[in-house]
Amino acid sequence: MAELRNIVVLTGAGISAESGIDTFRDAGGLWEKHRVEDVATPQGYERDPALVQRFYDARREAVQKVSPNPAHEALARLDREWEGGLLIVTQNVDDLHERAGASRVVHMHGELLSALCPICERRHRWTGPLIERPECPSCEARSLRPDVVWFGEMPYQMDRIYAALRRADLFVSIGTSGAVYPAAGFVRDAREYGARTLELNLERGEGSYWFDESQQGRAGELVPAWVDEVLRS
Ligand code: BJW
Repeated sequence: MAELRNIVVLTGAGISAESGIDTFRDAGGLWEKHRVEDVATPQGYERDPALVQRFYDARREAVQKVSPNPAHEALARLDREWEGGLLIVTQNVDDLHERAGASRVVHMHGELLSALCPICERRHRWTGPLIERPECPSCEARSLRPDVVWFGEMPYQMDRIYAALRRADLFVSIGTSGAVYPAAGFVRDAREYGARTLELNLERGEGSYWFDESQQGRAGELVPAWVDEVLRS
């Protein structure tokens, strides 16, 4: 820990599980109830926009009823108190990192509380449903879609993420199965750039092999303990 200065944290659905948000690939997760091809691809949206809007409208409504858990709160504390470099890269579309108080956050797969207009390419904070095809506040087109990254689309802010990975002394992955690229490749990128790597996850997965250290347990317990250790160092 002595030379630790720049930290990149990658979070996935597992960090929000204890807040009551479904993960994707666990038993009972979202991909058991919905076909990925139908709800998380541009082709699925083209085929049946109403089905996709309903899927995201329900999740947008649900996310506003839950609260950050001790893992989000611990990362927000790290953000406040860590004087070195920090980037929290989240694959999650919920806003629980921000509601816990973190600000150095990048949403690489977009945000539920945002709507994207494919006509004028503007984004708008959005808390209500999109199923009724409301007008875009900028250009008035009735084409607003969820501002999320589907399979085959380019994740957001990749330049900023890779710049942080190049500078990182420590890369920490929390609550992600490592099944989706490019996020799943960050551990190897970080290692190549010289960072130490740590995984905090409920269980070991195929990707665990790539980490210098892997700890198993609930994010709500592991993350506060890890943040305490870093801030004491
Ligand atoms: C707990 C816990 C607790 C539970 N405590 N832990 C080969 C190489 C490179 C790319 C590809 C490739 N083959 C195919 C691709 C492309 C594709 C891809 O990765 N496909 C895979 C299926 C192989 N990727 C893309 O298309 C991406 N775009 C792209 O690659 O563009 C080109 C490009 C290339 C190179 C550089 C840059 C760009 C886009 C991917 C978009 C993913 N979108 C989704 C939906 C977003 C909106 C929404 O939320 O609906 O993102 S899919 C879904 O999976 C969502 C998630 O963010 C993402 C990751 O899931 P996550 O977070 O890991 O959740 P789970 O459920 O899988 O895991 C939860 C974990 O938590 C588990 O391990 C549990 O054990 C654990 N857990 N409770 C701690 N209490």
